[in-house]
Amino acid sequence: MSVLAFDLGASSGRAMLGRLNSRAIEMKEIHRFPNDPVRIGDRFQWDILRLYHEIKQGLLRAKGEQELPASIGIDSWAVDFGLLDARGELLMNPYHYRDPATEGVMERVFREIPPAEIFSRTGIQFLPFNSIYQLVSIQQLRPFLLQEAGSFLMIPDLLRYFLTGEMESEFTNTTTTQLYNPAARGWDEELLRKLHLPSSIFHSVLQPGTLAGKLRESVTGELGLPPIPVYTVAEHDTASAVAAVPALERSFAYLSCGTWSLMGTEVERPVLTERARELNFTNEGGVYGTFRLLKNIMGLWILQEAKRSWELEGVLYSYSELVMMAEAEPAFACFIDPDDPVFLPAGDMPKRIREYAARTNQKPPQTPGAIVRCIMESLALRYRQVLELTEELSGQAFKGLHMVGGGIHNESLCQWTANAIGRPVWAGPAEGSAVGNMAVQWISLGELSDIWEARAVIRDSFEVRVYEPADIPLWEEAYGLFKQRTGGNTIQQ
Ligand code: LFR
Repeated sequence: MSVLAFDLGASSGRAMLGRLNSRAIEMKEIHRFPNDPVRIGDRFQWDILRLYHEIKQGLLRAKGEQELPASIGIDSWAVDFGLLDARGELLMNPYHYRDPATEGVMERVFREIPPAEIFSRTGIQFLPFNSIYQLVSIQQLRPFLLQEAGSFLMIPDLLRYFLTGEMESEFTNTTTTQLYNPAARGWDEELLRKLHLPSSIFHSVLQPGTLAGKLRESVTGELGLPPIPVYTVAEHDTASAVAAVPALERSFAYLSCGTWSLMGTEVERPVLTERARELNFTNEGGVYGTFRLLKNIMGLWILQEAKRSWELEGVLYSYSELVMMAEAEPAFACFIDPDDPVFLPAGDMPKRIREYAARTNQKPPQTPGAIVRCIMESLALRYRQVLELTEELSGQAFKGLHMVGGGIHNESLCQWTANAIGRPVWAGPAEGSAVGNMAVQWISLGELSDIWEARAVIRDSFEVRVYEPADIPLWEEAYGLFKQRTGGNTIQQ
């Protein structure tokens, strides 16, 4: 039985058709499109109508395939949302989580509500772009939007609403707002009240795998399709990626590697200790009653932006060229803390890396190869640091690390990660989010019995490449240097 997964990332989206043939998944990309955010003045927004247009293009392509999908699911990056009026019309283009307007908002909110209270209510890490701070920023800059708003819908909820006419929120993505209370199993009324946010705009929260509607008449008419059912999946892309981790053991560590690197483990209940808050770990909602104890690491974003800077200077490198140039450079010449806030906004990363090096008494890397080497080694060492913290917080010991997501195409990064952690890396599948999206649909359709059967099928269907650790003493020494040069234990943010 085939299902259709729309998986939207921060730089591109894809429509994947998956077929389950007696415990083997076959996947086909039927549509891929860029997701280019739009800068107007100093604001940074998503082109949501274009994304909806591309979703319709994906549906049209599915029509051309031999078998129509039995259902549809959408996942995307987290935290961003649209506000709609009482008639259900969009009031604004959703802002990009890297829009600068949230700068300083989190600190202002802390004057009203102490961070310890926000964390104990939500279990969510403090990132300046969480929906809670975006909403407070809108309240300050464009208060009429909240006065007019009838509904708050996150990106996949919004696109699902466009397709079905039904407005509902989905659990995994909702938790990333930092406005959801897992103990109360609902939006946190107290936080909303204290921040003077209208609780009436928030919709009921469905678990992943719920039938959320069918393609509405205007869509079936326009595209010439039957009313295909639309399910909530794990609509946060990271939640879908974690669902697709082909683990055999119940206790496992993962790294979802794309624009962001999300590292952590799956837990039965949120870890709300003071230590978890201090380390700025999060407890995002997962599939089938689980939570994702994890931490955001800035990830390949720094490399993507560096590549873009060189392009603006007129030099176009491919990722494989950049990685080859990095491999030719001497090892461990310079380290950055990838999670330093200077690397969060879009911009000239080579310059910021050189400034970081100068600030921390290191020789600034000059060539693209040296810069890429610095980024990749620093990421691998940061992964080790966060893996150790995940073990500390969860009280587990991991034999190795599962890596999923497009970042695993960077083989040196996988190898260096294995070296840094001194344990094997199991890399695959690269299309983790799309596979997890499909798995939840198949479970709802009764084709797979549960998430553990799904994980076993995923393991049998996709290549999982093993990277054994090498050069362990060298990396051990580098880890010491990394910690020293990046300011000891850089656990914030
Ligand atoms: C990854 C991701 C992260 C989230 C970030 C911003 O694509 O969804 O999990 O923190 O994007 O939404």
